[in-house]
Order: sequence, then structure tokens, then C-alpha cells
Amino acid sequence: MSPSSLSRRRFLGAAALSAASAAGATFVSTSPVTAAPSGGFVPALVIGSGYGASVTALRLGEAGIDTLVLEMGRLWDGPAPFCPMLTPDRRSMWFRTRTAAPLDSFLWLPVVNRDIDPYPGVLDRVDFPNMKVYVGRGVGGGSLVNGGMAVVPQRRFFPEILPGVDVDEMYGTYFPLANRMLGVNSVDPAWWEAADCYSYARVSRADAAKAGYGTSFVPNVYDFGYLEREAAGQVAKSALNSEVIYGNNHGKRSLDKSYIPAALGTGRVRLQTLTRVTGIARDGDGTYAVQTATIDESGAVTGTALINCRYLFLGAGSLGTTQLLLTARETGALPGLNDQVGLGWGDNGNVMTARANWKPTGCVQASMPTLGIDATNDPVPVFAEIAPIPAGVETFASLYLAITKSPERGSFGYDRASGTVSLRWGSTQKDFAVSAAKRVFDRINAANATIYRHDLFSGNRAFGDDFCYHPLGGAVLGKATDLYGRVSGCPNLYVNDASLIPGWTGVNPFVTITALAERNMARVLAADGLHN
Ligand code: FAE
Repeated sequence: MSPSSLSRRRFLGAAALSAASAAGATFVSTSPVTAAPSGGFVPALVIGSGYGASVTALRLGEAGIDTLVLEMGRLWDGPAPFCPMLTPDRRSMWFRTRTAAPLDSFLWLPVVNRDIDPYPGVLDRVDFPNMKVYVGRGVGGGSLVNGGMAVVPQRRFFPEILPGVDVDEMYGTYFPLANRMLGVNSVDPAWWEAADCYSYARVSRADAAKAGYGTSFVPNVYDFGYLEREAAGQVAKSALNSEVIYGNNHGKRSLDKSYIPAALGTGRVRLQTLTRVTGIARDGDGTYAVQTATIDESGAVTGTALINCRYLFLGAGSLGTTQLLLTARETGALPGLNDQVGLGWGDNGNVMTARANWKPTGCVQASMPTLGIDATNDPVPVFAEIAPIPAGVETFASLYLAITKSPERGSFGYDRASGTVSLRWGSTQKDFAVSAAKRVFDRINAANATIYRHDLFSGNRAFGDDFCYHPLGGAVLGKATDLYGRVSGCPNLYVNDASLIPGWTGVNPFVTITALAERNMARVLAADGLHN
């Protein structure tokens, strides 16, 4: 597709998104509706609207396949739909009465989290025993709440990250395509070196260097030109207004600014929000029956529907997709699924930690990370994102999200009595990741005569070791599916999201999820003869 036709599609799709928002509508289209939201038949149905789902919808639309996208969260549009981290309100979290940010105290005081009214807010935390998983909810999925770090994994690790996937093809074609489509850009190093809002990163870089660790700049989907104008006081502040995990009002090229308008602009893709898929099954005629529940902003179910489709694409993320598949297998709705469904889940070795470094790190910290500590040559490879603490006051702290090469994997189980799916993750399964991160930060602390902060995570802990931002796996490529996401034992059923990745990407994962989804769609559309 030429850049000009892509821009035209994005323009048409963006207009459709804002018109829908203005009308309070939940059904978005740039063409006459051919599949009623209340039921009926649609050739292709995509569940979710995160990275994998958005790629899928765009490529199906371009191929002329009429496609319906169902998203359980809302459309976040309008002039400033999100709330800052420092003043969270009901928009912050998915149906909670209190926010649940990962750093839950400061100087041991419970000043971070706030009481809120239940609402379909943008960040969800799904709690399992020993593991709390953060995910985005809304049109754009995780792209709405994430730090925007757009990192291509080191090529030497790729054969371990996604065994069986052609490395040359990924690095030659699909990673560059994903970066282009997502609008990835890099910070101007000269501006960065002098910017007050990145003083926290420069302090961490110097501390890492004293311990013999190098750092590297990391690209992002946040528009760094916009950030420069924020810093110069020329535009409304977002990254400089402590906006990130509850959404960014400006500057960020989330999926609702990139893939999704482009998909809607094909005129073949429709999007229905606040609609959760509650079950999937295969009918006798080979079509898939998708059961849905639509909610209003109070969470009350306002309607249910059964939609049939010929091609079903699961893009509900690692938790959502695995939950739907496992339930379908265990209830007999999709008996053809193999025993690999629900296995191979990993947390990308995520561990958060903070150091008290005695030096000021800056009152106003840009919420978009730009630098990572490269400890990938350590015995256990570690890549540590230098994370901001956008607290608005001087904290004398440095925060990190370490991605460690942890071999630990969890699995999902289905409980027949309650009909629910839960993650099995043992209380010691983070130990490996914590000790890998600790080796790196012990060395940095020793070189700088600094110590860990114990006041930020509940229970006096130095390591945030009970949660993750990067859930991966559950329907692993080449195991629960073939090497292109076609689900084994279920013709015309596809997985195309983080569930395909077996637990670790070495870096922040969304560029890999996007690139893999592009590669899978290229093959499926070329080989599977999809039609309306
Ligand atoms: P995802 O983006 O999670 O989208 C799934 C969508 O499906 C969501 O919109 C759900 O609401 C929807 N859904 C789920 N179940 C259903 C259902 N039953 N019916 C209808 N809809 C459903 O999936 N990654 C990076 O690479 N760089 C970062 O800087 C970064 N920072 C992060 C910070 C935070 C706070 C968080 C939470 C994550 C971060 N991530 C980051 C991870 C990244 O956002 C995540 O890997 C991707 O969003 C996963 O993409 P998927 O397409 O798998």
C-alpha cells in the first residue's frame, strides 16, 4: 500500500472514531453496516483491539474481507480522555473501588493509590495467586497504558525467543514494517542531554557506567518532537504531566492513532466497544459461534448476542485469548484443541526495583523511558529499562523495570465448578528473575555506595516481584498453533497476539508482537484463500 493511500485510510478511520465518540456510539464504521452488532453473520471476527488484533484487522480489511472487531473496553477519545497518575479518578482502572498502581507507597506511606468509582477504566490488573498482571482496556489495548518503548530484540537472541521463525525475514521485513506502521521515533540525543526531564536517566546512566554497564537509547512511539514542545511550554503537557499508565492525553501514537484508523479506513472493518466475548464454539457447518455481552459504563450487561463467523482471530492478549481457548477446550465447545493450550506462559522475567542514590533525580520526570541498561552479557541476560518516577517532587530514587531471561513458566487451569480460568504460578517462581536483577543492581549499588529503596513496594520489599507488565504465552506458536498462528485442530481459527510468544522476548515486547502478527497475516492471506 502506498503511503498516500495509508494516510487517506487513517484520515477516514480517524474521522469515524471521532464521530463515534461525539455521538457516544459504540459501533464504529466507515461503510454501511453489514454485520449487525446484535448478532448475525460476519465473514471475519477479531477479538480485542491491541497490537495483534489491530494488525489483523487492517490486513483483513485491505484484503477486502468484511471484519468485525469486538473490544471489551471503551473508545478513549475527545480532547483529554485520560487522568494523570497523580490525580487518578474513575477513568484510571477497570471496575475498581481503589487504584492499584505497582508502586503502592512512598516513605512507607499509602499516598499513591486513591479511592475511585467503578468504571470501565483504561488499566486493568488481573490478580492470580502470586502474580498480578497489568493490561490495557479500550480501543488500542495495551498501547493506551504502556510506556511506548519500541524495542527490537537483539538478533542473537531471536532464535530462542521465537524458535522456528525465519530470522532474516523478521529483521529484514517485519520489524522494519512494524516500526514504520507504529510510528516509532528516537529522541534527539543533544536535546536529551540537556533536558531537565531526563536528569533521572542521566543519573542512572552514570551510576551504571561506574559499575561497568553500558546503556543504550531506546526508540518510542511517543512523539519526541511533541515532548520537546512540552518542555518548551508550547503545547499541553502529557509526558510531563505524569501521564502514562492511566493513558496519555497527547503525544503518544497509540494504536487508535495508527493501525486502527487505517483498518477502519479500508471501509471493510467495523468496531464494537464495551463488548466482551464470553465464549467461542464451532458450529456443525464449520463456522464459529461467538457469544458476546455488551455492558454500559456501570458494568451492567445491556445485551448479549451470538455472532457467527467463518474466520475467527483471537487478539485478546495473552490472558484473554488463553482464557477463551482453554474454556472452549475444557467445556467441549472446541474439542479439537490440543493439550498445549494454556501452557508456556511467562512474565518476560519482569522485576521492578528502586535505588536510593542520594542524588537528586528531578522533580518533573518525563514519563516516557528513553534508556536501558544493557546487562545482556551477564550470565543471565538482563535488560533494565530506566523508568521514571513522575511524582512531581524530588524522590532521590532511581526506578528500573528489569527484563531478565527467566526460564520459569506458568500454566493456566480451568476450574469446572466456577467455570473460571486461573494462572498457576508458584510463590518461588520469581526468585530466578529477582536474583538475576539483584546481581546487576548489587553491582551498581556497590560501585556508587547506594542502597535499595524498601518503601515503595508493600511489605518492605526491595523488589516488585509479584506482578508483570509483559504477559506472554498460553497459546504458543508451533505448539498450540502452527508456525503462523493457525490453531491446531480448528480450521479457520487463528491466534495473533502475545499468547504466541513463549514467555520471554529479552526486551519490551510490543514491537515483536506487532512484527509477528504482520508476518502471520502475510502468510495467512497469501495461502488460506480467505473470502467474504
Ligand atoms: P493487548 O494489547 O493486551 O490487547 C488485548 C485487547 O483485547 C485489550 O484491549 C482487551 O481489553 C481486549 N480483550 C481481552 N479479552 C477480551 C474479550 N474476552 N472480549 C473482547 N475484548 C477482549 O494484547 N510493551 C512494550 O513493548 N513497551 C513498553 O513500554 C510497555 N510498557 C508497558 C506498561 C504497562 C503499564 C503495561 C500494562 C504494559 C506495557 N507493555 C509494554 C506491554 C504491552 O503493552 C503488551 O505486551 C501488549 O499490549 C500486548 O499486546 P496484545 O496484542 O497481545
